[in-house]
Amino acid sequence: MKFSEDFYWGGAVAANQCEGAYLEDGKQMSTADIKARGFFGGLRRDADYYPTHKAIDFYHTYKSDLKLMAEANFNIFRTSINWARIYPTGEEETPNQKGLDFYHDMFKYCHELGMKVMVTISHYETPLYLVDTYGGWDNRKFIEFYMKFVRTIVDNLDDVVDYWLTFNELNAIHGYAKLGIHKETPQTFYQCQHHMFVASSKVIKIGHEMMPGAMFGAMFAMSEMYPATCKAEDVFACYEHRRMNYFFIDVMARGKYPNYAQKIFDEKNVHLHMEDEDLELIKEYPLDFVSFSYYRSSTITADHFTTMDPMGIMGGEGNPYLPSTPWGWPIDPLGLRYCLNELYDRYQKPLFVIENGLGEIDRFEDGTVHDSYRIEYLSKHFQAMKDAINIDHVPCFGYTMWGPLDLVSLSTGEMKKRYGFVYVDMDDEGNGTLKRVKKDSFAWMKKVIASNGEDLTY
Ligand code: BGP
Repeated sequence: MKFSEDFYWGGAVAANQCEGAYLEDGKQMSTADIKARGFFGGLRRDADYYPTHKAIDFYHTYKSDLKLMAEANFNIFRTSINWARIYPTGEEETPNQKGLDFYHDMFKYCHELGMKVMVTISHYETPLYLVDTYGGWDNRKFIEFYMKFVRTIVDNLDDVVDYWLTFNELNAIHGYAKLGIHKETPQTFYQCQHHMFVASSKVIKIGHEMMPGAMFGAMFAMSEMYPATCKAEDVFACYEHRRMNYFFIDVMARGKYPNYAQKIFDEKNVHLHMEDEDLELIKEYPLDFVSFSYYRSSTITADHFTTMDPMGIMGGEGNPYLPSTPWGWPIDPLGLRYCLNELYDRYQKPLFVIENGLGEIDRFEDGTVHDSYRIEYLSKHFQAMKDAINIDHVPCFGYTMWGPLDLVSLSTGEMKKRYGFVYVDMDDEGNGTLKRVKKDSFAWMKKVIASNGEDLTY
């Protein structure tokens, strides 16, 4: 039991979580740059430390970092393009050539190292000026701002990008950095999403015209949900929560609003403004493949719903049958097999696991990190993916682990929540040498990929 010969093995990062150099070579501030401590630390313009400003300095170290990834036998690398490097305020007539050169050089270098490139066009890096001036994505003008950015990157990077993702996690919380809205109400939230659906389809339209054969996906945050008991009420509550979450990818993958959307809108008093051609566009240009993150599962009861999400989409309880990470995320490899099956049943489109991994507190000792727990996590998730492909016949064509090099956490802004097989010497306050050191999981991953997933022993 193996993966197909052309299966992709790689790693995924996001510009704002690794590049740093936040005001270098013409870049201006993006929405990510005013998050002092991740999503739960609020937005501040007076804090003394912002993790994205320096991050792990990938902007300057990308060559040696990418070499490490190629050494681990990766054949694909996923990152995002920081919009504010290309259009620093979002409103310039001409793009910032230095920003375009940076990405072109980086992606060309990936190819030289034998790695394909997957690009997330928007991973919470909207130019701050646009948001300060025009509000967020509930303003329809954002479709045009975004499309100008997209046309530019497609024009300039089409020769070095292999796969495109229009947006990162439409279904997850992160209101401000993603949507640019300060006051998230159901009305503003779903209006933003509608504009993003339209924008995503426009990208696919021009992408297919400009690059015949190019494939477009998006990033869907897939946290499997189970009913907490077999009580009919819990099972139905779980089903409904699942659909709240599925709504986003249902629209983008099927190309239409599902019937249950109206129920959500009725309950939340949402009245979407749509232009005549919107639904036709969404229908004609759905995603070519379904790509998703999978870190955890959760359980749902009818009695209450624990969530940090103002829109109540992501959330749920822990699972007494599963161990959890220090951040309380249940570790559930079988859930990945479940997701792969469920997503294929639902959409019948090729699948790609574009984020997965274990955020843990690593101990640096004997000059390295002995992260047997990470190896075990990855091995069990690879086995689950292999079972979905080989036993269940689910077409999944690739896997990119999240954060192969330790980087800044999206939700908490911490460095101590580490995912990598390469340790980066930096703490939560930005102190450290930034030196890269291979952890035990590096050699293990290298061996696994060399065997194309046949040897998962640990
Ligand atoms: C994903 C995001 C990533 C990311 C990851 C892990 O949903 O796309 O940007 O960081 O979650 O989350 P965290 O960093 O909060 O542990």
